[in-house]
Amino acid sequence: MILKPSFPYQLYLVISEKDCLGKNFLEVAEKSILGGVDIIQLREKNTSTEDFLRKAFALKEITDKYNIPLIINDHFEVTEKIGSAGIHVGNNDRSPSSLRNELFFKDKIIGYSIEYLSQLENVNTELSDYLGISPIFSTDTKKDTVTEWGLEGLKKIRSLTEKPLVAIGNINSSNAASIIKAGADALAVVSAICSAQNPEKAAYEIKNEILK
Ligand code: TZP
Ligand code: MG
Repeated sequence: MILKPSFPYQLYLVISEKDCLGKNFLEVAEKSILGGVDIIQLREKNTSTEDFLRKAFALKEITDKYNIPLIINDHFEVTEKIGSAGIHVGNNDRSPSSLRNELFFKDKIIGYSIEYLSQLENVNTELSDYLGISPIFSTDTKKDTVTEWGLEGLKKIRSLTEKPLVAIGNINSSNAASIIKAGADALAVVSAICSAQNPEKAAYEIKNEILK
């Protein structure tokens, strides 16, 4: 499913159990949807396939209930087993072009993180449904990043591609509007929602900035 040029989602929650700091991550996900999240990615690092699968099945019950897409970070076996809406891969993961060759992924959403401008010229970008601007600002949530794009980097990418752009990295209600203004189609958020005391309110406030 190549969703070019528009992307019908604006607030993208990237969630893991760990990032919810002891709160029930399924409750955080549900509250965030009520607050305005319209697409969710499950991003579980350093866990077994069994544990990832168990969490993915549980989360999919919630995303199905609200009819929003569930994207799985990296793990194509989990994506296939739960029949989720798509997968998000980075520069060092299985490539969008290899995934797109599989029947299962022909119609799935494939997201691809952009860390280098040169990636815009490769076939993986062409075969992706959206590009992750990773990271727009550096963040404690993910420390092994290459560089921070900043608003100028985002504007540059916006001028080079019509692909939907999803910014990620240290995004909150204070900087959301400026990132949209610089050319992002959607904002992806971990801590501003997952570690908030009230994830529904946190999502609502960011969505409100996006829609301004
Ligand atoms: N990829 C680039 S930055 C990031 C990921 C998964 C983490 C963003 O987390 P936060 O807490 O919204 O800064
Ligand atoms: Mg990855």
